Parts: sequence; C-alpha cells; structure tokens
Amino acid sequence: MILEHGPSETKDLSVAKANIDKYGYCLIPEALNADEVKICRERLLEQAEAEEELGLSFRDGGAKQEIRFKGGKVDKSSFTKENGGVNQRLWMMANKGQCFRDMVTHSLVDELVGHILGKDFILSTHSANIAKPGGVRMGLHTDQWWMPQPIKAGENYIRPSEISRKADTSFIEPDISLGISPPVVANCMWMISDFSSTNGATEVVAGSHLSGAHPNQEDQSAYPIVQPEAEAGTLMVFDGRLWHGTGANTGNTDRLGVLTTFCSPQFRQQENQTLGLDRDLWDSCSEKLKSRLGFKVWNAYGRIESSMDHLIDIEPERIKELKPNKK
Ligand SMILES: O=C(O)CCC(=O)C(=O)O
Repeated sequence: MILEHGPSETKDLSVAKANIDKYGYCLIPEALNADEVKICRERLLEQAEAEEELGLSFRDGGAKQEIRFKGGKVDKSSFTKENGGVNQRLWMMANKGQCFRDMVTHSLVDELVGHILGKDFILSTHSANIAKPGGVRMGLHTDQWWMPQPIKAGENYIRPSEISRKADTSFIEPDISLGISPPVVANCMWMISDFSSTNGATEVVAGSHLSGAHPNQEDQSAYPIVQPEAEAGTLMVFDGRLWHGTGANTGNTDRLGVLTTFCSPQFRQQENQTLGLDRDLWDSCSEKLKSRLGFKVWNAYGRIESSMDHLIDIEPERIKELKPNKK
C-alpha cells in the first residue's frame, strides 16, 4: 500500500482526484496566481512580525526546545523563541486577512476537499507554518490520529477519549482484515514560497492513507518519505490519513505555508472557529464562509435552539430560565 514515489503536479482535476485516491495527495500548480501569492506573502509576513513584536508568537520545531510542564499541564512558555522554538505558527488565519478567508471558500477546495469529505465540511484549523532555518523535522503523523480503529464485535477497545497522539500498537500495527477507517479530515497546504527539501517542504509517505496504520512516533527511519518540491502558488490537498509532517529546514530561507484543515461536520473543530471569529468580520462573511466556519446546522448538530435553523447567528438569542406570566 505504501508507495516509493508520489504523483506529479496536475491542473486536471479528475487526475488530481485520482492522485488523492491512490497516493493520498495531489499537487495543483498555480492554484494562487503571482498577485495572490504576493498579497498572501506580504500579509503573512506582516502579521508574523507583529505577533512576534507583541509577544504573541508561537514557536516550535527547535532542536533544543524542551516542552515544560507546570501543574501537570504543558507550559505555554515552551513555545517561545526564548525557549528555543524556531518555526513560527500563526493560528485562526480567517481573522488575519481576506486573502486567507478566500482560501476557505476557494473553488479548488470545493472540488478536492469535497472529493474526500462530500459536499458538507467545516474548517478545523486555519494556520500558517513558517518553517525557519534550523527548524527540525516535525515527525510524521496523521490529521485524524484521534479516529477510533475498527474492532471485532464485542472485543475490547481503546476508549475514544483515551486515544492519544502517541499511537498505540493497535494503531501502528492494525489488523487490516477488520477494514480501515475512512477519511474524515482533509488538509490543504497553500505554498506561499517555493517548497524544497532544503527549506522544509512537507514530508509525506505516498499511499500511507490506505495502510490503516498510523506512523510510529519512536522510529520513522524505515519509512519511504518524500518531500514534494513545488513553486509558490501550488496547492497540496491531502487525505487526513496521510502520514505527513513539516520537514527540517537546513537552508537559509523561510518556507511559508498556510494550512486550511477541514473535517466533516460531525467532528469537533481543532480551533473554535465560531467562538473565535472576529465579530467585526461577521457582516462581510458570505453564507458559504459562515457555513465552512461552522455556523451551519448539520442534521441538528451545532444548533442553539431549533434544529430547523439553517445558520446560527453570531449573537444567537439565548432562551434563559423562564416562568409563565400566568403563575
Ligand atoms: O508545515 C507542514 O509542512 C505540515 C504541518 C503539519 O503537518 C501540522 O501542522 O500538523
């Protein structure tokens, strides 16, 4: 199931869909034109600099970075430059520029994410990852590491809330005679700079989405990792089961990537897009964007009151504890 080589770039969407099915990902050149890349690049760099200046920047991927704990919880200060963090991550990108909101509703997303997840899907995470010189490999993982594995009827199972990022043996060496889980996540990497194996292009294992397995977090040395190299403006769409992770940046330039990660509407979003949306943007958001952010009611899920509501409001009416006047 695991393949040595991945697919070539294509603008033919039927070929791209076949590539997603076979390899777990596809590459679309010029998904963003030169002007769009320029706008995204300027907005991203400006935002990143401001977040750094204001002490809001989140840094990971440092060779000497130690994850510290305080009161049994990961200490946020672990993800700082001072603590050795290198790659700069930015979150909730829908709040940070029209060029990023446009990615969420892009027609290629409709087609290619729709191919994986069906017509309804929501934005799980919208982040940027600036892989900087000195950043180390993130390590292969899937974007649906939390998805329960198939089991035999009546057999013991890992309680869903106890599944962890550190894959259990039954995830690393699954019994695939039981079948495998379908994709419920689809990810899009928007390349805002050229991606190369030197500057930390995303590592992938072609075909791993069909293996039913999750990558071993302890030792990944035997996996046939490839790093698709492509020009700025390219879009990589991948199945949530694909083994992937940021590559090491051994060069001297920043690798700029923006990720729009989607999930099907019955799953929880990684970022709370509805609560987190900048209230000032509401009036300018299209119905399509609101739906993708999670304001659309799906089969009664995500509603506030009536399951017949189509979209929930940014400031929904909350029916509080009431008493009839007659009493
Ligand atoms: O930055 C990349 O190339 C991939 C990032 C990634 O896999 C993640 O953030 O989970």
